[in-house]
Amino acid sequence: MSRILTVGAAQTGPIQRADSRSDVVERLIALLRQGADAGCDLVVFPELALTTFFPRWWVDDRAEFDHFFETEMPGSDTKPLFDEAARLGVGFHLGYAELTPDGHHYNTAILVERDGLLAGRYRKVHLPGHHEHEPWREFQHLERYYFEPGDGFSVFGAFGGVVGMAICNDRRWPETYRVLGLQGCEMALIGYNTPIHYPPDPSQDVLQGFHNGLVLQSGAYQNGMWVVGVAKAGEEEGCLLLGESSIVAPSGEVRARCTTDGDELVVAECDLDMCSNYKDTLFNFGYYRRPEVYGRITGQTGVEVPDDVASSLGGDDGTGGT
Ligand code: CDT
Repeated sequence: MSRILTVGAAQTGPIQRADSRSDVVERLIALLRQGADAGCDLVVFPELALTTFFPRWWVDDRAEFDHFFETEMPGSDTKPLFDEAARLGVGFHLGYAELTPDGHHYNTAILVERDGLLAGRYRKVHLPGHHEHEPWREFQHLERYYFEPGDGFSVFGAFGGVVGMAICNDRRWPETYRVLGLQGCEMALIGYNTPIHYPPDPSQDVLQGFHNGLVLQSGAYQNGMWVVGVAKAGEEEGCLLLGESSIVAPSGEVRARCTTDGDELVVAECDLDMCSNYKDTLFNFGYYRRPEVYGRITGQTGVEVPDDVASSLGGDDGTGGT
């Protein structure tokens, strides 16, 4: 049986603070319909796709921003998206801010099958930025203030394959793809909001597109999986966000990439069986991996320069941060 999935990367342009949820959902539905017209089985929306990227602002009382969070999914504003997707027979992936009934805040993504049923949910593990107000920045990146981290990477049997999810900053960490890859992941869905300007080190600003391609493509290749990276792009509340949403094959080749900073759908036919070209050969994990020498990957977080090496450096252990 063919396992070719037609996938749409549904990039959105900016969402301003004043934009209502229902206006945003209308935009998502328009992209979903374009996807249906293009024969998509699955349409992938960005991280925090329902609102502006609110962690760019500080508020003393976090609860003031609870209105950016969804308390149910679908809720009254998002139900039209679920209904239209089920009517069209198109599945989707959606990122949003989640507030659970017991008061936990997560940066979340869900996967919904073609019949409208929930196939999986993921809560962002690698929360970037900072947790205190840092007024020197042009804009804040307070994900560590507004969200709690999720507890792991899972895969889901959906769309005839093994599908995983990650969110934005997760894509920069090789551990993300490898933990998914070790569960047989054949397609990773990754929404993002990536400011072009990186206040702690502006020399990286011109490299944002390069780094995005680098991590999506290497994650795909090194784990023999499709990777679908989807941006919220353009100038949002004065902050320029990277576009370049991409669908990457297990070979590491880019099969489709957005060229605008607005609402834009690009589509690729993704053959899930292509994963085995890599999973069964060069990246045959069972045959080649050496977990007995990878202990540091799970045994420590920060850098530990061995004492003898540190002393040879004359007192500087080389571990200073920025
Ligand atoms: N949303 C998100 O995770 N953005 C980060 C910005 C990193 S700089 C704080 C990213 O990795 O693109």
